[in-house]
Amino acid sequence: MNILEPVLTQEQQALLPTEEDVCFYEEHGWYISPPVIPESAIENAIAGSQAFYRGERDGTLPFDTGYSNWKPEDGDTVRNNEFVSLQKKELKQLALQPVIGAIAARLARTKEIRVLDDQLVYKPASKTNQKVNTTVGWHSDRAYWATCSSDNLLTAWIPFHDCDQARGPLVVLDKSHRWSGLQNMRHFNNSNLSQVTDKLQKEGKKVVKIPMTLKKGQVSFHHCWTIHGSYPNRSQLHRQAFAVHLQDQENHYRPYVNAQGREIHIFDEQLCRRLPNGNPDFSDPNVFPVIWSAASP
Ligand SMILES: O=C(O)CCC(=O)C(=O)O
Repeated sequence: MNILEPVLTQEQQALLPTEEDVCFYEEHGWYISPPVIPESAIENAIAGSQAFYRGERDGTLPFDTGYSNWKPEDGDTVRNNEFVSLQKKELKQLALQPVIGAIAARLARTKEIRVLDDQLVYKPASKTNQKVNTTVGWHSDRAYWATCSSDNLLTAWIPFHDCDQARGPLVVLDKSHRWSGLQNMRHFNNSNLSQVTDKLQKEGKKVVKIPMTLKKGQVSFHHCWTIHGSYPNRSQLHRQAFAVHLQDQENHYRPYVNAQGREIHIFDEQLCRRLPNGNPDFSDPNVFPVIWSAASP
């Protein structure tokens, strides 16, 4: 039995993925949970995000640049803010919901889940007189985390409201986590979705798009190599979601040099403490808190 499993209510425990669900995740690279996040936790996060956009902070980062950090002067476009759980307590409370860690631990078949990063993503409502493209381009999260050792990282995507196809849901490419050659799949800011999928198809890949059309309280999980983006918001309402990027127990820093011989670093390395050997400590609890820990996965 998981030593921390009592942290979950009996109802939440009953909603954890079954062995069949875990096999589905392993085959397809994504999983959609039933509604597991309490309404109050989402409402609290919404209030926290509004305060965040007004400039209120409970914690500050030592750097202002080097990560996605939308500011009001950037205008009414897609707002992408990283590491918000280190800056606003309500978003930290959402990121640390034990049920997220418990689901992720089962999917990744690991005994511990830690935060790696997070992204608060806001898409303004569609306006007829304004042509703002709110598409998020295809990318694999792992392609942005070269100095992580693990290929078992995953992301929990939590919309703050019901999210149908018109409201700009996350969309994943089914089974893409098993494709090779994704090291440079970093097109978050390329809104031309068909440009990338046409190329993938020419390479012989079977492109099957699965929109994560969720009800409030549901969470989708995707494997770190799964290619995903999100459709533009075509609705009259804004779209908001929190992506919590998660580490399995085994993940640690590894040095990485790219094909051009350039040493690669990720922003996380600048935030955390160092190990005795000088390497960044990807289990620093102040930056990468444990969400879930169990005696057995
Ligand atoms: O919310 C979005 O549109 C993008 C989120 C994302 O890229 C992710 O969950 O990894």
